[in-house]
Amino acid sequence: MASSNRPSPVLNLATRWYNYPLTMKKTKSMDTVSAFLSPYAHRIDHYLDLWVTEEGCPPALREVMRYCVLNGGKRLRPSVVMLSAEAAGGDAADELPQRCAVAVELIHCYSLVHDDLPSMDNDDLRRGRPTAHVLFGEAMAILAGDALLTRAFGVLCEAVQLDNPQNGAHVGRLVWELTRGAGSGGMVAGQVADMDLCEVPEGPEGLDYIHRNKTAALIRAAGRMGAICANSDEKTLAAITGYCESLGMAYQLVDDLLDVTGQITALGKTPGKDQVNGKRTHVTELGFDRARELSEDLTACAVEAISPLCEKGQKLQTLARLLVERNC
Ligand code: GRG
Repeated sequence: MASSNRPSPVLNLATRWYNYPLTMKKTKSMDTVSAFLSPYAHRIDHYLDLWVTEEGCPPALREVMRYCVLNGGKRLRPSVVMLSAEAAGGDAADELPQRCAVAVELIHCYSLVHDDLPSMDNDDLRRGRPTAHVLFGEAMAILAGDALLTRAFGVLCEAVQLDNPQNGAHVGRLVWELTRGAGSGGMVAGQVADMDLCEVPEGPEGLDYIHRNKTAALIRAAGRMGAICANSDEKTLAAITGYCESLGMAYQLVDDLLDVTGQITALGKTPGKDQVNGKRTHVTELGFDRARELSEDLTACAVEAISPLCEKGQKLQTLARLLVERNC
């Protein structure tokens, strides 16, 4: 066999691990969140499978990208895109919101791959499986993350080629929303602050800054992108934005609580990391009970923010209520 036709060792490893059994155990609250999100998650999984890589991607890289994406995430952020599109009067099944949903999830997946690296959170378990750098090496994990980040914008921009000319007009704004949520003024800013690589105010103000950027900014972008796809009016866009800002903060707060109380089998990642890494969280700053109360207050704010949408905002309200009760 010519050497170029030989299966690469990395590809062999990827194939071997591809069906790695999820170590995550389904719990009641996970079932409730997953059941609620499942119509959206199924659709997003289908399109992620179709669009995750582009022509010319080397097979070894393709396998790692697919390993990092097609692996049982809750698909919260893409579901927020679709639910927000519906809340704004659009059809979540249209191709433009689907592309936005995929783009947002690809960015989320890249951020998890990079966050798990030894130089960042140094974790070896994610979504119940070994992290990408553990299986494929650090260089490949970094590059797969880079490729997922870049691919997100490719998936979005390919909407310009669709038949509907209005998509072209929307794409520039959607790309802008995504860069604001994911980039140096959003998620990356939050990560830099979280890792103590820049100055951050002491106390709750600093913690709010970290969480607003690290976690809430991408969720905010997801909601706004869904609304923009549906040609939302300003009032609806403002309601969805306010909802997502509070939901994003509440989501992170519950994540902090679960880091203290969660079980590895339900979380699919290592609990107790915040303490090991000396991370500032709402639990360390406010204490467990006050942090729990705050997560409930923020959830109430999210529900209130979306109330002007009446009936149309109901699914988003249900989502907020389910997420604060989750245990994974
Ligand atoms: C590397 C630029 C860069 C950013 C990393 C996502 C992130 C920022 C760090 C991961 C650590 C963390 C606790 C982030 C807060 C956001 C969060 C709760 C992520 C986990 O998201 P889920 O619960 O996970 O939606 P699944 O696996 O269901 O998608």
